[in-house]
Amino acid sequence: MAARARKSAPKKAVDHALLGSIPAPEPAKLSKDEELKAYRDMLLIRRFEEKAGQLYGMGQIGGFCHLYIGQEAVVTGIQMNMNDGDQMITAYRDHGHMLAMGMESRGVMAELTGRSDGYSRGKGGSMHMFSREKNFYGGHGIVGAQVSLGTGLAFANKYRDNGNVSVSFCGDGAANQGQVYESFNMAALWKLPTIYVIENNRYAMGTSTKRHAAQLDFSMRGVSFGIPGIQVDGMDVRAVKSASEYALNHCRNGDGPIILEMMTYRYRGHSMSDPAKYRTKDEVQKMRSEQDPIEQVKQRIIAEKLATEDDLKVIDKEIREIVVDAAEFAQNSPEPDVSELYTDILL
Ligand SMILES: Cc1ncc(C[n+]2csc(CCOP(=O)(O)OP(=O)(O)O)c2C)c(N)n1
Ligand SMILES: [Mg+2]
Repeated sequence: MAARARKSAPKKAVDHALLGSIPAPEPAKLSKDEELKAYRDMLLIRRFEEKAGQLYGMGQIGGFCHLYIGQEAVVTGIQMNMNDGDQMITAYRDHGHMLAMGMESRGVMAELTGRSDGYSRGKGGSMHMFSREKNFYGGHGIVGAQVSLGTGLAFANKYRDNGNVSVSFCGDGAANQGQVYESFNMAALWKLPTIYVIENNRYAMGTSTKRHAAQLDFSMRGVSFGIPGIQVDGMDVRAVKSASEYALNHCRNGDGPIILEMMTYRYRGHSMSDPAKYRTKDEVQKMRSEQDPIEQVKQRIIAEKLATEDDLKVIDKEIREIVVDAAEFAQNSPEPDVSELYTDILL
């Protein structure tokens, strides 16, 4: 009976626009101050992470360490629109998110090196840092888990009626996890104020999206829940800014969750040990030379005469000093005392 009913059902073309995917808004026109801030913020992330990579090579950082280099425009463009009470949560590729949320580079580097002045007193490492003061809720090593936690933050915001939005980041690989869809369902059902940012950097460890995803348009992943999605050029901080402004307004207007798929790319390996056999050097080089997010801003600043090469060199020098200072601070910070071995951990 049911089979007959299905057979006779009229075939309808799927209207993606009605179901959820909406066109990306025009890239934002950034003011001089915004362009310079974007340049500075992205450069801080990049230089900080280059230093972290060096320290790892020197054996100063142990355990896991996942670099965000190449993806800087995503978190920078989103943070530009966030209000003070809005929260951020992400996975293990998290140093850029922490710096964007205003966490101290000294405290982040000290945590990376396992020192007592680190944000988790040296016991969390690269993947597990938090700052309630800065509304950064981690740093999570379980792929996809942070999406459910971010949905919980949104539930609390709605319950408290405080007008805040939670922004949960996850990767393209994480977007295949079951709990992500449980979260989508609840967020849509309860119209929770939350943005799901899927950072599509084209690989989950060594597996390309083509090999792990049945549906490559991640902005459509909320369709069956009625969650709209936007596919965004995540290498262009202006495009990220305008899309996230739209998304934040959507949430603050009480329209429930929204997905932003950020088309981005990581230049470095998945983590510090990555054989890099799954892509060619040319592919990486092409992205770096044609779409680098920092270079794009730099070119605009120069072309529009918002600042000179020399002005930018002054910023570069300041950033280098911040990073050198963070590394020195971290290396001079003591290791956690042995008496701390069993404190603040789950046994
Ligand atoms: C539940 C779970 N399964 C598997 C892993 C191992 N793992 C760590 S990172 C990763 C790939 C995730 O890729 P993606 O979500 O695209 O994020 P990216 O590393 O590209 O930022 C996997 C499978 C894990 N940490 N947690
Ligand atoms: Mg990925």
